[in-house]
Amino acid sequence: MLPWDTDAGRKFFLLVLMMTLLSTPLWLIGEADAEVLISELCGDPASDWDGDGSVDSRGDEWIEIVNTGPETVDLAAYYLRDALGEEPHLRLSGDLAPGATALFTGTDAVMWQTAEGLSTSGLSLNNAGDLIQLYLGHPQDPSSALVDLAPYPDHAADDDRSIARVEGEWVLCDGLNPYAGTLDPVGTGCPPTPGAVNVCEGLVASQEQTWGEIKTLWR
Ligand SMILES: [Ca+2]
Ligand SMILES: [Ca+2]
Ligand SMILES: [Ca+2]
Repeated sequence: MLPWDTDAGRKFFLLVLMMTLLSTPLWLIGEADAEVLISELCGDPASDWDGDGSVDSRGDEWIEIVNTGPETVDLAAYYLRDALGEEPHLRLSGDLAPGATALFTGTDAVMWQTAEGLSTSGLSLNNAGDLIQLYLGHPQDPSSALVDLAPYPDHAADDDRSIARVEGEWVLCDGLNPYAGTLDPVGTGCPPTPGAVNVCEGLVASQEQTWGEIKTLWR
């Protein structure tokens, strides 16, 4: 006799099924539930953003992460990589409180890569545009999940410009290096805010694009 041939067996089977569903890890549920997101990045630094005393195209790149959820999150479960290659460029670290941001520089990535025996390419933010990917779990682990994407075009990665998510939309923060062109995202005049919650007073709304349209630009 099989377990589900009796009432008791069926109840036990249903109980196990419910417990399995209730304990399904977040990374199997997917992107819609993501609460840790990429909030801003600077792909072509012209300032000493990492504070080591020199301006460096690798070490001074940065990516800002935000926790939009209600609970403190251990960032060690998250990895970043760009659109080229399979290996992650950085495993995040530290606890992130609700509403807080964390900043990771190219130097942080080089330190992690050195410790892991990986090539020390830093964050590898391409100045010609890129698609930065945030994973929950190691990207090469089949159980990992892509939880966020930050796409940016060429003109957004020019000396000390950043792209930042403001009210759900990616905007260009070109306060340090104004962009007068008409490509999306257009200039806002707002300065980058590395490590601080994104604000952009007098925001100039860029042409509306759906996520699907933006993603196809970088695939
Ligand atoms: Ca770069
Ligand atoms: Ca530096
Ligand atoms: Ca910021």
